[in-house]
Amino acid sequence: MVTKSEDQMKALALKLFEINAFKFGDFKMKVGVNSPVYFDLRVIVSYPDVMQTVSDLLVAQIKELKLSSKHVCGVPYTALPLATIVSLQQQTPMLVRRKEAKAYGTKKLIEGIFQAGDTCLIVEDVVTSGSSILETVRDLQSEGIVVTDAVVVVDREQGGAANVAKHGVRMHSLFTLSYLLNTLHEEGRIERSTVDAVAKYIAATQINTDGSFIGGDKASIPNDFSRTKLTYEIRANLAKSPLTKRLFTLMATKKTNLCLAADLSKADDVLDLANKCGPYICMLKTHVDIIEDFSEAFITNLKTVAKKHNFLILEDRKFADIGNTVSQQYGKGMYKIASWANLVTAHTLPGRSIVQGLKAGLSNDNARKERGVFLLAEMSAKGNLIDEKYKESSNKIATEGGDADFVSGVVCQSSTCFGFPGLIQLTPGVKIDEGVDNLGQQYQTPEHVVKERGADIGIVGRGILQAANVEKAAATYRDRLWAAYLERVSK
Ligand code: 5BU
Repeated sequence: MVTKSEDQMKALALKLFEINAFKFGDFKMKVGVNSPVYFDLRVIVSYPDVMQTVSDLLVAQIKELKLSSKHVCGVPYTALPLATIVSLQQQTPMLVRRKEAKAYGTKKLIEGIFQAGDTCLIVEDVVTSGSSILETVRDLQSEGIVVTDAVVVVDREQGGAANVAKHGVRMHSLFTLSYLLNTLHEEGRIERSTVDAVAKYIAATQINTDGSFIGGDKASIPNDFSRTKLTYEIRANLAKSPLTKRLFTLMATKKTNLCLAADLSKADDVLDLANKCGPYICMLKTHVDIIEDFSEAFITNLKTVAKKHNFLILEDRKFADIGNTVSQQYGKGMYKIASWANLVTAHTLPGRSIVQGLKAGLSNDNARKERGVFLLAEMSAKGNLIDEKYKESSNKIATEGGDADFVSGVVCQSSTCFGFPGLIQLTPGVKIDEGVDNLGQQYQTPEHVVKERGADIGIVGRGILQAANVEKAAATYRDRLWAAYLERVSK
């Protein structure tokens, strides 16, 4: 029999964080406010070892508490596989609750063999208000089934236990949110400020089962975790990709959020520009295919300048093909981009396979730790075809699923593109003189993109390239972008 040891609980808490079953940021919730913590236990089906541990611990909990029941029933949908495993391990027959009654045939809401008066234990993944548990309880009760207990994986401590208790159901959780926060903090995965921000939010958002807040209105809820309010130092700790952590730290220590678009066609001109502007930038952005005299020596020299002035190289390749082609375009050909560009850009048009294709272009896991991609969710070009739905789907690719360790951020024009503070918003179309160029490029000022549009890094090309003194211009853009950032986080 598996017992719940402290070590096992701790290891599972860390593992759940690692696989993105929960994360910290600024997330829109069903109840209409933004939460600083988000759980998505749907991902655990992709990790059989985690499924096994979670269900072992649920069974151990059931045994410890001596919860005997005739049936077990999962709250649809995330908890269904967990309930199945509990049923198998305990040899307790399962009941399945339909979310909608079938329009034909039996019209049953509860599938399985039972009799009125039978007892049933509920299995649930994450509890906020407890309303999902109560919906399942209601349907079971309408068939005469008796429910007195529910086992759950995570209690967000927002009033769920009290709400279900009002309906005669005791809730037993493997983890409380406080336990998860404290464990991650003890193990050095999150900062004290993260623990405090979440605790403050939870205290202010105790929820009734109807979704209303107990003794408070939504407007008064603290939102210390909004991405644009957090410093780059704090966000470095929230980032999932090692390279993103490095970039956030570089920005914070070098005090620059300027990316220079080195759109010049001669290799020596790019190197000269990089040497002059290197001290002021966190990243140099290249379009390697516009360089007329490209050579391996150019790359060697560029890498030396990048090291000397401590900036990263972003090749703005805007990959957009199927995974197999992208993996070759990234790693092969005359440019061998993967061998020198710390970061690249890619369209999300092909879906998730674009990220997988890029990953496949790298030789091994170690290489992946030093590489990353910025996904395009919006463009600065006038009349571009990107709409809200495309933006939303791009955000999903960037923040959900198993590729978050390779995504460094999103190229976009507004702070609504994504909420996760562990990603970087990269915004092109920055110029002190606002306006539109003769080919549809739209410009905003450094202050506007950072303070109003949520840019973490501003990309400047011609604003610097066409200045009489590029070094001076780079210093000015750096100063203005950085001051805007400081003002943004100080409010
Ligand atoms: P500019 O000279 O500051 O306009 O250069 C902007 C750079 O950013 C240029 O290299 C573009 O290819 C790049 N860019 C952009 O301008 N707009 C976009 O939406 C994206 C990239 Br994505």
